[in-house]
Amino acid sequence: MTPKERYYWDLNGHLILRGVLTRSELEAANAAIDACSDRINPGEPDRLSRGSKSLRGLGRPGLRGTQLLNIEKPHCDIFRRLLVHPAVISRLRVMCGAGFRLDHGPQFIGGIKGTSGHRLHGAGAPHKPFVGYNHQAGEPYVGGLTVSWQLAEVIENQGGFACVPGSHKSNFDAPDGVTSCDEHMGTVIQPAARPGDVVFFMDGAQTHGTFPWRSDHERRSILYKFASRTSARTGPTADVAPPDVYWDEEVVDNMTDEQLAVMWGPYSGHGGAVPSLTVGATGTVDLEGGIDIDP
Ligand SMILES: O=C(O)CCC(=O)C(=O)O
Repeated sequence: MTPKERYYWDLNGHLILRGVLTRSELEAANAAIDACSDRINPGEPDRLSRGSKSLRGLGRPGLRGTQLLNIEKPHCDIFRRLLVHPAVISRLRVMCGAGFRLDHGPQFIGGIKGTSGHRLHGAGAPHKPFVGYNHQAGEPYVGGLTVSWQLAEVIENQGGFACVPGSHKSNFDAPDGVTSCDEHMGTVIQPAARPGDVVFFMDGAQTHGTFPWRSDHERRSILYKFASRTSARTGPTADVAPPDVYWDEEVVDNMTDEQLAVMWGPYSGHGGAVPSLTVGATGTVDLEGGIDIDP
């Protein structure tokens, strides 16, 4: 990562590298998406725009989970190669330190003319240190970040990844008009990108989302959701974190609910499934509903 890139990343919370994929890599990735077009979920209208007037539209086509890593050969090969592309590895080492790992994805995001946007999110509220941005002794650190490969042209303000540059350092919640983009005061940008470009963004710290797709051609983005070594967001963590899996079953056998609450493995994207503990007025340790936060 060059000092210029590091400056831009620290200042804005995202970074675009131009022309990273070769023509043959682009062809392979597009051919792979064509080959699994029958598995693409069409999405539900307005599920992601969540009440925004500016972002509403048709369902957003996509593929979630890890399917792209295990679709039939040779199509999975390109997505496995991109997992450890040198342009990505050299940046991730600086962005979140050595030892980063894939947390979930790679996810395909598609779009046709009229596809809805995604309400802006990931604004660091409530405070989520595990995916937040920090820097100390001249080194930046972010717990969660997305690497998004563009397989099709993205025209500025015609749909695709949108963000509030600098919002990963904001001291205040993003107002509703900003997250809906209905009244964003010029704070939101939606940058252009060419096929083969790669966008890095701090998906748990920078306020970001998606503008509705307005171009005649299809959107095609592949998003790898990385985490630093010690963040555990979603993906297989959901299956591994329960106390009886994370520890030996005998270790947790017959524990009280309060004892079990501290035996869960690391897992932030549990959507309220993992209880937390509190001390009540009479000094008893009580269960509290799990904190329901986005990963
Ligand atoms: O590329 C995009 O449309 C943004 C996706 C997004 O908001 C996310 O992955 O959290």
